[in-house]
Amino acid sequence: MAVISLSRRLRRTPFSDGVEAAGVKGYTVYNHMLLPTMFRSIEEDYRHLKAAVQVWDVACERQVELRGPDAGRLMQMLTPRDLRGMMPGQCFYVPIVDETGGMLNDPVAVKLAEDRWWISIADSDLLYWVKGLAYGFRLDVLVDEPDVSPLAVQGPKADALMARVFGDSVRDVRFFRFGWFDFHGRSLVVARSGYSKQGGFEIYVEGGDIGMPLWNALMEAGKDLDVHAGCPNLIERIEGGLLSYGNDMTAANTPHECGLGRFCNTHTAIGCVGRDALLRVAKEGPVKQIRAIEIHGDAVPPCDRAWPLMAGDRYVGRVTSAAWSPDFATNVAIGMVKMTHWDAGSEVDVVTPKGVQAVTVHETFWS
Ligand code: THG
Repeated sequence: MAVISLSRRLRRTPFSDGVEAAGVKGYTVYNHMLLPTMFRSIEEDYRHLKAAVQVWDVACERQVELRGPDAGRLMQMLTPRDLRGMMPGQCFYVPIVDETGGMLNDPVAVKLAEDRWWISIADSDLLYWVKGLAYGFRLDVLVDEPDVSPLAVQGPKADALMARVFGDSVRDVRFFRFGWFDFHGRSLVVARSGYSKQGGFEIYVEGGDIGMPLWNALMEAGKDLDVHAGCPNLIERIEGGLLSYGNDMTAANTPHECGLGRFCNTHTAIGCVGRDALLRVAKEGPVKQIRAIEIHGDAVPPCDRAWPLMAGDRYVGRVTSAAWSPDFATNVAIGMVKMTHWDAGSEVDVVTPKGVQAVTVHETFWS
């Protein structure tokens, strides 16, 4: 097995020392930064995530910061989700689209103040698109990547652990809201959010210097809670239907194809650069869409390329993420299915590198 050679282009994070000390076994690259994929094994990590609490180095969820009088206007140019009702202290999951309605990213937008936002990005170089819009439209806004690194605390015991480090009031933070909490004399954004369905928080660590002190404080405080280093878990996120940009969708897809129509208010999202294009496609409706996909039979290999979905000799879609689920005793998967075969219960075949396996298309995900 080859290794990924490390260099300055492949950025470490403020928590990398802790991740290595915890025995990380696998990495991927995300926003040009290291993202752990496995500690003990994907299955062991999965069971532990559902039973205890994990601390995740998700510093690779980089922030695009918008600061200035036109920050709100620029934010609305980026997304078809109507942001007018959004208050400081809220987080919104927002599709970001280009002028054709193609998905450029699916970040969490964090509204710090009327004139200050963080866009917590998935794996694409969104900064350049945002800077280009700000410059091209002569907006009065500063756009850059601040020294902010999210650290996620996920799992059923996340509240207990967080209360020990940040105080009991952290329990009062509601889903997709955030508050400001002190650590080592610094005020940090702590949101109830995260890339799992097990519940938990994300700490937006401002200033890399307090990364390891915070990592160590969480590990120390959670010993009797069986806290362990973890990472976004492939099996758990597929069960939960959490999409992965670059895997499950690309700029070739509209939000509607991605099942993100519920996060679009295209009629009222005035200023969104993709608005006209999306109004057109939304009227017709998509002709293919993301679905939960069950792959019957043996455990599938890692999905490192799209696997065709076939109805006889007809191509009807593709699988883009897949894993064996111990809890559901089947392969769980995410894919894009043409409308002729996207109804719940539809039976087709998937062609994996190991052969052909039977598939059932589902309307909803597993959790
Ligand atoms: N947290 C933060 N930044 C991120 C991610 C994150 N950036 C990268 C990546 N993850 C962006 N993608 C997602 C995908 C799904 C969700 C968040 C970010 C998510 N979805 C929930 C769901 O679909 O059930 C809730 C959506 C909602 O109801 O608003 O959480 O995880 N900071």
